[in-house]
Order: sequence, then structure tokens, then C-alpha cells
Amino acid sequence: KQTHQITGILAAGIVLSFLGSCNSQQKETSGPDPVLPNIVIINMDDLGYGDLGAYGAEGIPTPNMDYLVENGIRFTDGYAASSTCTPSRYALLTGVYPWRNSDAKILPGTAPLIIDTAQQTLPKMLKKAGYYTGIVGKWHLGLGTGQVDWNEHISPGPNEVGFDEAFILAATQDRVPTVYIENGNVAGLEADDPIRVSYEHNFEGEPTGLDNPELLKMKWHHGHNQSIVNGIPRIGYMKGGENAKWVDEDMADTFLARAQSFVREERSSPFFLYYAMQQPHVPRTPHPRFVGKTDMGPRGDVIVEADACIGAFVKTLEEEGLLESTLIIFTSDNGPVLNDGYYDNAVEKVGNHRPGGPLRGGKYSIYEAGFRVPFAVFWKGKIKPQVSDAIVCQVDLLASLAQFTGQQVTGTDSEDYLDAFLGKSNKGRETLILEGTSRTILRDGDWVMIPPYPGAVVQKQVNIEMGAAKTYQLYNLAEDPGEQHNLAEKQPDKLEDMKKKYRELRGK
Ligand code: NG6
Ligand code: CA
Repeated sequence: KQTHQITGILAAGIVLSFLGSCNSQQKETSGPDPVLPNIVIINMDDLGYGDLGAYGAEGIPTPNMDYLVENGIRFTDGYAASSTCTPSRYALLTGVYPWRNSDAKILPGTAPLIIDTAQQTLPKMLKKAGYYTGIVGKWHLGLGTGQVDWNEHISPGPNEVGFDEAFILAATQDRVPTVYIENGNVAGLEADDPIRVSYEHNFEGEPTGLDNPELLKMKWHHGHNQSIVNGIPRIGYMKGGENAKWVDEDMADTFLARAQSFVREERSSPFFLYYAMQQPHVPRTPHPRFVGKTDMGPRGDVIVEADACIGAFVKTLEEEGLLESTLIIFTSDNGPVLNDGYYDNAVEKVGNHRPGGPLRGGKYSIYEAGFRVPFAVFWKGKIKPQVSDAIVCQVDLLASLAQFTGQQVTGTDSEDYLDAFLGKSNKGRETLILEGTSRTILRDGDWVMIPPYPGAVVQKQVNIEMGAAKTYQLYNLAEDPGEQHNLAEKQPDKLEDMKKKYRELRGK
């Protein structure tokens, strides 16, 4: 504690002297704040552009998310770097485009860490600026170097890439190991009941979703038919660790309690908390007090549950007197999906609700709903409520927050758009490369260009338009946000111009 305070004071001193050296011209753009606020990133899992009231949803009450969005900057064109989790989170934490790292794909729970421990990261950068850093929630960036023994200290992981404290789920709620990991150790593990995990073979005597449907409280639709934990069939096999296994319905409360205690205990130094919530990813397991809160079944109910967690978290900041000194970034890792592998009525009960709002596609897709996500920056008393159409992306948080805290970053794809993130300018990115299931597209101003890709036009199991086509696609999002009118043939010059830019940026 003592050390953090001292580092905090030192950092503030550096920031002050930095400010002193600025000339009057530079002062007009955003520089480091002399008193560094706390920073919280709330990252949802698979929450779509249209899934909350502030972005147009009618059937899912989300007053607490709406409070942040409507009293902060609501970005209309805010992006995750990818339409799936691992690559998206990789970009957010490293500032590097995920397509530069061939390992940045949806990872199994046994995958090694895909962030190089020598690499620049957001939490490392903020640590240099004097922040105490923590992650609570979903990790999904790999752990260890290959063969993880879950019964020993697990390293490298979040603690080795910049987080002072980590309380995580390793991969996804539907993947083994279904245990929490606290600073590299499986929480609640008992020595006489070791955990074994495999994505190749089952362990003798262990039931599976495939062979033991009678043991299931949730049925699998595709995938998800291996080890059964809490009556839910998972991806991957696991044996042992009974006492350490999470209770899915308690996960939201468990993460919330951790996030709350983090801000309560660290209130005297600037802190950075990455609160990576698990909703509304599958399996959707609302706590009983949220069951039936919407007419949409578990998918709607877990969004309401997440909303309540955000409300409780913000209330804690308020009670601790920290709301005015905390910058909150609210976003999602990728777009929405209804049926992602379990029968949970998401499709049957969706009614008129459009999880992707007016956008085409969804999770996994290279159409807009894949990566354009809810994105808001809230800072009570400092940022005026507004709507911004600046193009912003999570990959730019590293450079922008570095600018904010007086740090330098080099050698990444991250660019400084601090003024856009603070609502002082409407100028965001001109060009952005976006990724979905190992394919990339170019956004350039109002336009998107999608190169031809092989593969299914619609991924049948999830019923999502993937964006694949035999020819180039070109859309003007200002006129056609739903990407209905392919202008590739009508506007050959524009297409050529974008192909050229794409080749330059993408390197091929
Ligand atoms: C897919 C899973 C899906 C989900 C996704 C990862 C199957 C059939 N589907 O492979 O259920 O877990 O991976 O989601 O296994 S993400 O949000 O972490 O990217
Ligand atoms: Ca996700």
C-alpha cells in the first residue's frame, strides 16, 4: 500500500513537470491530467450494438448501462478490433492488431499465453504512470507456456503482463477448467483432489454431455458436449477439483464482489481495473433473482443481471467518494449471437429485439454487427453528455490512455485519440482494419471494403451472415448502415482506392 502511494506521488510529480514544459499551443489538446483519475474498463462478453436501452433496445431494461452511456460519450462508431473474444481482448490490452499474431484466435482453456511478457501492455503502461492494476473476470488470452499443471502456480498469465491483482476465469464460461484463478493459483483447490484438464481425451469414468444427456440441466445444440459441470456440458474434459469448481449462477456476484473490494481497498492510489464481465456469453446462467426479468429468456435475463452488477459497482464508487475521480470506459468484446451452442431459447424468444441494432451480421462476422459495439466513456463532472460519431477502436486505448497519463508507447498499432475519448473532438480514426475469424476488412471514413473470402455465406449453426462473398463488397455506412447495397460495381474508383489503402495497411 505504502509503495503504491509513493509511486502515485512520484508519477503525479512527473506529470506536473511534464505539464510545466508544455507550451501554450500544446495545452489546447489533451495532455496528462495533473491529478490522475482511476480508470475502469468494463468489457462485456458478446453484448451487441442493439442490446441496451441507450443503443435502442426496448425489451431489455438496462438503466445502469444507460446511465453511463447517456451521461457520458455515446460512440455511434465504436469498435472492438475483432468479432471474437481472444483477438479483440488481445488488441485492447496490447494495442496491436490481432491479425499480426497468428495465435490470436479463439483459444481453448489449455492454450499458452499469447501476449509476450516483454510486450507493451495497457496495464504495464498504467503501472509506469503510478497506477495499481487489477483484472476481474474473463481472461481468454492463454496461460502458461504449454503444459499447464493446474495444481501448481500457473505462470505466465495476467500478473506477468502488468496486472498487480488478477481474479479470472481462464477462457470462457463454456470451456474447462471451470474454476477461478487468483494470482496464478486455482481458488479453492484441495491438495487431495487435483484437477486434470484435456481438450483431446476424456478421463476414465467421467460422464459427458454426449453420452449422459440424463445428467444435463442445459442441453447442447452444437459443440459443448464434453465434460459436465453443474449439469452444463462444456467444451473440453476435466476431472477433479470439485471444491474449486465455480457455480455458474453465482459468477456475476462473485466477480462483482471482487470488483467492489478492489476499489474499496485501493482507494488511496490511482487504480486501473479491467472488469471483464462474462455476460451474455453462453452458457447463460442468470442468478435465480434475475430469472424472468425479461421476456427473452436467459439471454435477456443475464443482460439485466449484468446491468444490476454495473449499477452496484457504480454505487460502490459513489459510496467510496470515487465517482468523480474515476474514468469509466464501457464496451463489449464482440457482437451478438443468439444460439451459440446451447438450447436456451435465445432464438425462440427474441421477438422484435435486434441484438445488433440496425447492423448486419453478428459475432464471428466481418459485417458491422461483428465488431461495432456499445462504447461509452463516462467521467462524472468532467465529460459532458454527448453523442460522438468519431470512429474509435479499443486498439487505440493504449496510446490514448498513455497520452492521458503522460506515458510513451511505441511500436504498436495503437493511435492517440484522447480528445475523441474525452469528448473534446469529433475526430477519430480515418482508417481501421477490422478482423473476424481470421479475415480482415477496411473501414475508411464512411466506407467499408470487404475483400472476397471463401467459406459459408451464413454460418448455419449460429445463423449469422459471415460476410464471405466471391467478389468485393463496398458499402457506404452513412447512407447504408445495414450494408444492404454493395456499391463495388457502381463505384469502381472508390473500390480501387480502398483496395490500395487496404494493401498498404494490411501489408498484402
Ligand atoms: C466457439 C464456441 C462458442 C463460443 C466461442 C467463443 C462451439 C461450437 N462454439 O468455438 O460457444 O464459446 O467459441 O466465444 O464450440 S468468444 O466470445 O470467447 O469468442
Ligand atoms: Ca465474446
